[in-house]
Amino acid sequence: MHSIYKNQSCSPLIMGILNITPDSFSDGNQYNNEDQAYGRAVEMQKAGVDILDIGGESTRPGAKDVSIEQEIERIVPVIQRVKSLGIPISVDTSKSEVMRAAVEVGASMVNDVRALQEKNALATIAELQVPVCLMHMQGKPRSMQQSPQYQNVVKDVMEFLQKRVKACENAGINRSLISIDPGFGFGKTLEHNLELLDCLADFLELELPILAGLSRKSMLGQMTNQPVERRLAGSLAVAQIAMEKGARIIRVHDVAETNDVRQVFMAMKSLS
Ligand code: 9MG
Repeated sequence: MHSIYKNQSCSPLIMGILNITPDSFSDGNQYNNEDQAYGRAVEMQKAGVDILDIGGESTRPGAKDVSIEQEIERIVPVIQRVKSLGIPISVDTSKSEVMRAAVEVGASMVNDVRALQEKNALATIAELQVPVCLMHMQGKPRSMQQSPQYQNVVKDVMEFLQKRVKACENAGINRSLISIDPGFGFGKTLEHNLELLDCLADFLELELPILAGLSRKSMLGQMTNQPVERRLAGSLAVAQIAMEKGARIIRVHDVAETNDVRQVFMAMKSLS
């Protein structure tokens, strides 16, 4: 297992979301410049973040496409500025050119919601030899929530991830660099998401770190009837469940509060 996935106490890692997109679903326009992004990174560091996930493309349903140049322009200056904090940086992208540009200036991990299926992505990670998260998505962000369908959501997602892990290995990416993610909210109904969360521990069978991203997602709005800015309690509830089910990395907006959940989780774990 790569060192980015490890820490001494074996507590789950908190990945803090730093979206540098004008249309980001919960940050809005707030952090779309370097100073604000840096300020937010400092706040997350104080709150106990382990990895910063920096992205310049919104993947929420209906989001517009972003060019390679635009994505690089958004994230590279932020990575250059934030890397002085010494927090491991993950780049949230599917484009091989963006992966390369981000790693060149200091990112040490790639988070790909398209599981390295885009042009040259597999070869780029094989060359860069950096940790990578492979996420499952059915369809494309623009239309993925229109009519998601599965024979058996857990089995289908598991098979997809197994195939992508195999593709990585065949391309020369060592297993120790890979983490997997069922992709909550990416081409899934509420029922699909709940079933995946309930069965998250089944994914431990792949013997790879599991990343869970549930923070402020619409599945929480569907259950609680709360708008995105009032989904903290729901986000913490699902973060706790994901930790219990064995998730190694929890991707969140609210780092300080999730860190409290982690402390409680670890205190309880120390009893057993
Ligand atoms: C970028 N992004 C948005 N949601 C995500 C999730 O659930 N997992 C991962 N790995 N990335 C995500």
